Amino acid sequence: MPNPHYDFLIKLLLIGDSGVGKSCLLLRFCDDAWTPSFITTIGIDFKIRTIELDGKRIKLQIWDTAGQERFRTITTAYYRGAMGILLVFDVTDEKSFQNIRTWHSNIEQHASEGVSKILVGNKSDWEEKRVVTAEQGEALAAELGIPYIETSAKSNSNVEEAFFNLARDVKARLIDSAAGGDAATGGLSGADNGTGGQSVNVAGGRTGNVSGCCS
Ligand SMILES: Nc1nc2c(ncn2[C@@H]2O[C@H](COP(=O)(O)OP(=O)(O)OP(=O)(O)O)[C@@H](O)[C@H]2O)c(=O)[nH]1
Ligand SMILES: [Mg+2]
Repeated sequence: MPNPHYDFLIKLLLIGDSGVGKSCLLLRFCDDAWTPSFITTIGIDFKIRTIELDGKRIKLQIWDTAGQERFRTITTAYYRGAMGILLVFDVTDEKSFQNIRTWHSNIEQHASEGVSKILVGNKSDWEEKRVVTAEQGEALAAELGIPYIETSAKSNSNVEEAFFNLARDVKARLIDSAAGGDAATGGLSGADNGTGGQSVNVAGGRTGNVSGCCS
């Protein structure tokens, strides 16, 4: 039975070093909220937001991974179900930029083939601390063959664009593959990680489960 509340279910994943602002981007996108305090993600978490694209209702289920190394086994298990991945670094943190190559090769190893990707340089509001230029971000993205966008969760710059652009890309791919005859439309979804599409926080993280935050 088609779900009356949405036409597509799209699963997105946020990855990148600890502290780059993944959870803040998600908080901004789903709740239009901001917090300056850093509460590191424990394991994995998710939020939901339903958007409209070209007259279709798209339910975005967005998984927020912990950047810390000690959670790597848990977080890597969520790559496979992702239909789109935001690779996030912090423009004020050179190391987080260098590590993008490692994050990208993790995607190659663990995610589904053909998954949509976008490179996100976050904290663009913090110009006086910037160490990675927009040109460097663009160059790396070009090398990886993916789009680049600079965001600020703090000042709410380009956050909508980052998620919408990625969702648009996934949706186009789903429609293409449905036209090719191998995908069911209406409630399309990737592997469901055994969550049944409901809230989990496998490692008992800070927000305690999730979050039909803004459906
Ligand atoms: N100036 C500025 N600070 C930001 C921005 N986004 C996040 N921060 C700050 O960066 C710190 C880390 O943000 P989080 O979103 O918790 O980082 P994370 O990537 O989720 O980190 P892990 O959960 O450990 O992987 C917090 O103190 C945020 O307030 C931004 O756009 N601009
Ligand atoms: Mg986090």
